Amino acid sequence: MTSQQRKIRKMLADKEGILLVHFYARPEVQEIADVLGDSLLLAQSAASSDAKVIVFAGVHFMAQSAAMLSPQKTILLPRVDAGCPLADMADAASVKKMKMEEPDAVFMAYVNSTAEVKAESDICCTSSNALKIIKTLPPAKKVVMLPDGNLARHVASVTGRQIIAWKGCCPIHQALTVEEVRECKQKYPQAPFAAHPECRQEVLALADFVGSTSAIIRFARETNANQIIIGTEEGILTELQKQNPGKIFIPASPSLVCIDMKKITLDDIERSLETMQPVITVPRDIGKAAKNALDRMLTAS
Ligand code: CIZ
Repeated sequence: MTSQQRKIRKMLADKEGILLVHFYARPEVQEIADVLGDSLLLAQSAASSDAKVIVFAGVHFMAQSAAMLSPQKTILLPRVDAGCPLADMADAASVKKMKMEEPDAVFMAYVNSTAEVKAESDICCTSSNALKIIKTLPPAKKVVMLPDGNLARHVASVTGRQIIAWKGCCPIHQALTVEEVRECKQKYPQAPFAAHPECRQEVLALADFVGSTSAIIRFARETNANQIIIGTEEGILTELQKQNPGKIFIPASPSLVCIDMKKITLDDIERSLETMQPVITVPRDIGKAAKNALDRMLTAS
């Protein structure tokens, strides 16, 4: 540990705080996490922890979820501008409009959405539990999945459910092309390709495994292959390499880098713990409705 990492750990201990870090965050931040995980694990950890302060090294929607699940705790997001372009592709007014057009449908919001959009939705899901959550919904019901159209199409193709896919996407996963994957496969013919369901359908069609970050990490641990092509944000490589020092992980494209997920640095965390800012809160009325959708997901997970 560097002296700055030690200092941050001491500040966290003094303030009875914990640091929740997403797999896509910077390696030096991942190294000092209390919990390193995907948004589902981080949401569950925020809800169950008895810490007074939660420092979130992820993006805004994740800190918002923590604030709704733990209203009595102080939730710090060291860079308030760490956003999610995918989450911004759905707004409450458009969801309200769609609800009028599809009055009988169940609205299932990916956690990568704003609190306002969650508040308009019936239930949330993450990429790690979407297939499980959809099975809890009445089979005859049409489902509107938002805001990620690729995840919606993937869930529809695996389950055979009638799903209306919102027209949103993660620009990072969307940018991965069939040509890039084919090139990697040609270069590493023995390597299976593990892809995130936020990738385009034609890219997923080339995958040997499709799953969330935590599922890709499990797949990498369990497969006998010692070279694996990774089709998700490159931050995951830190944990993959740590858990599998003998295996080689090949990013499917050099462009799989999310600048928002990389915004929070050790300096930002230190400053945030010094100033106890920026605090993330959610207006009470929105928070209550959004928390219902999150709670339904957590109960079903
Ligand atoms: O749900 C998450 O944490 C995200 C953004 C990706 C994943 O697959 O874990």
